[in-house]
Amino acid sequence: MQKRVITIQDISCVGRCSLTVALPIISAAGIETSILPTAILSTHTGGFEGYTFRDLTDDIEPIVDHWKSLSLQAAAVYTGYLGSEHQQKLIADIFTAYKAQGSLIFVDPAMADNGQLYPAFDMDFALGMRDLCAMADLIVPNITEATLMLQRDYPGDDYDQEYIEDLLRSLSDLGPGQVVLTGVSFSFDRIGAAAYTRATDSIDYYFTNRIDGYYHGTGDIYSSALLAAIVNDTPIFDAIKIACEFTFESIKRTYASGEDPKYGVDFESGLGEFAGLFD
Ligand code: PXL
Repeated sequence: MQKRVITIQDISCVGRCSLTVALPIISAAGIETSILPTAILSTHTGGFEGYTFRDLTDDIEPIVDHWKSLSLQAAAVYTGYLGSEHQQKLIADIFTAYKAQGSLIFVDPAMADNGQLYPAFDMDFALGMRDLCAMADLIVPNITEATLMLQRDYPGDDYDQEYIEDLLRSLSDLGPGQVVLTGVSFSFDRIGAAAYTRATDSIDYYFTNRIDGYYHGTGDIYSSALLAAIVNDTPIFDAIKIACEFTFESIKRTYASGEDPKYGVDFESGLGEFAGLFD
């Protein structure tokens, strides 16, 4: 039977991120992708002025109640950027319901980067994200998000392998059996991900070359590709490799084109090849 993922994130109408990347990427991997939109924004909040924002919190419970009447099953529930602590609480209830039926709970605590929370968020929101991560099977923070949830200082570029491995194990101690930390770099020209699996106490790394600049939405592309691979039963090392390569190639195309990176990166040109991985 075809698998279904439910993904809970905002719709940023322009500026490829959240649902506008999760839906095509997970679908391309042959997985039915059902959505629970948490808000509609004219653009994402990173680098645009004057964006509109319509909160959809009041729609979450009625939508989920209707799904209950359908006994809607899901192989995984995947959350990304969320709007408020109230939404985090509603999502905790959704996690409880879907965990009971064996769905994989996948949390990208999308809320910060480069040592800073995104505009609109504060420490209470970060701790709410920590509570959602505690309920998850697999989480995908970057180093900023990891340190916020563990209430540690942000290390900047000043860390080593021992630091990363302690961060991974400390995050797993919160609850999730697998942790994929993104934006890990031990040398100037290479960047990638570290994956911890508690069941075997093992850590896998995968790196690509680093491309200069800040590219919006790449965390969402990474998480969506990773989830698609995991739901298709890909082992964790291969899954982080697929997600790193897909994200890297998307950034490379956008860098080469000279397009403004606040509109996100060209992942679309790689979707055909990505889909072929799951034939
Ligand atoms: O890519 C994460 C993201 C998703 N949605 C919205 C955002 C951001 C990051 O800034 O603003 C609305």
